[in-house]
Amino acid sequence: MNFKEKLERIVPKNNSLLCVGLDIDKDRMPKHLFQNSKTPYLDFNKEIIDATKDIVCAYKLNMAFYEVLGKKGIDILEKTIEYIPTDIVVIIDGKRNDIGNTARKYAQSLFETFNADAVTINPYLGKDGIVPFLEYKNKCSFILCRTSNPSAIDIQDVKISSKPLYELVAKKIREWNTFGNCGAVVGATYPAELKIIREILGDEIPMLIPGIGAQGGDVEKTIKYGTNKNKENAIINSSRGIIYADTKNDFSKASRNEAIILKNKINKYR
Ligand code: NUP
Repeated sequence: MNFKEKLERIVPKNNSLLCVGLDIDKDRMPKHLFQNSKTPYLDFNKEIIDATKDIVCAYKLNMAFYEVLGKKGIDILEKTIEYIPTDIVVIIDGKRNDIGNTARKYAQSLFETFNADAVTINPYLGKDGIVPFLEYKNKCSFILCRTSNPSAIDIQDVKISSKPLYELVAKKIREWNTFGNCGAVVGATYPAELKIIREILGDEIPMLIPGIGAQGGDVEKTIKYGTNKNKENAIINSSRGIIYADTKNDFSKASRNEAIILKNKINKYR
């Protein structure tokens, strides 16, 4: 099933735009897992997935939290992706890109080796670094447009012919969307920019919106400005706010509760 079909089925099935970010971090994870299990990270992810798979439309795995563990981390990444039910969207967040020849290997690695439905990529190298990803027509490539971090302004707000760079990137994303497989990453922490970008992108291009939860993004404005005319086509990510809701034995119960609260809050504004 291609990315679009998957998203169009899972959103109504689970009545959810919520994406849970599986950003595994020993310092935040329940201590008992490291005392009692030989595979604490995988056990953690499996428990979180079991506890939330009827509440989410997607899971997002940020490569940094896996790569830092070396070859063990790559194994955890692969096994976690295998464990995610096939009808839920898998996003690998690596913000990759390079010259075309190298970008081709990044695309192959994320889409074929690791079997992602969607990835995050950066637009800094221009079209020939993007095309190898877009050749995977049944997948989705979310291109960084306006990120959620405070220093996003340093480069993304610089004016080019009187318009901020992120507007130019949004226009490029629309232009590059000839196969209908581009998306945009826009932070929930900047609602005014989110509104402008949705207007440029139109209704068909999906947005991946991180910044809810730990980063303090506003849910109401995110839904109002980030979704399309049907109040869809936006994937709202929270990582730490869900998976580290509690560190006790029944941590996954706390994660489930947080996920339900956020899903319902998102739906209230749809
Ligand atoms: O603009 C972005 N902001 C952001 O936080 C683009 C991202 N890909 N992310 C990622 O989303 C970030 O690296 C992390 O994996 C997740 C947000 O996590 P949290 O703040 O909900 O814990």
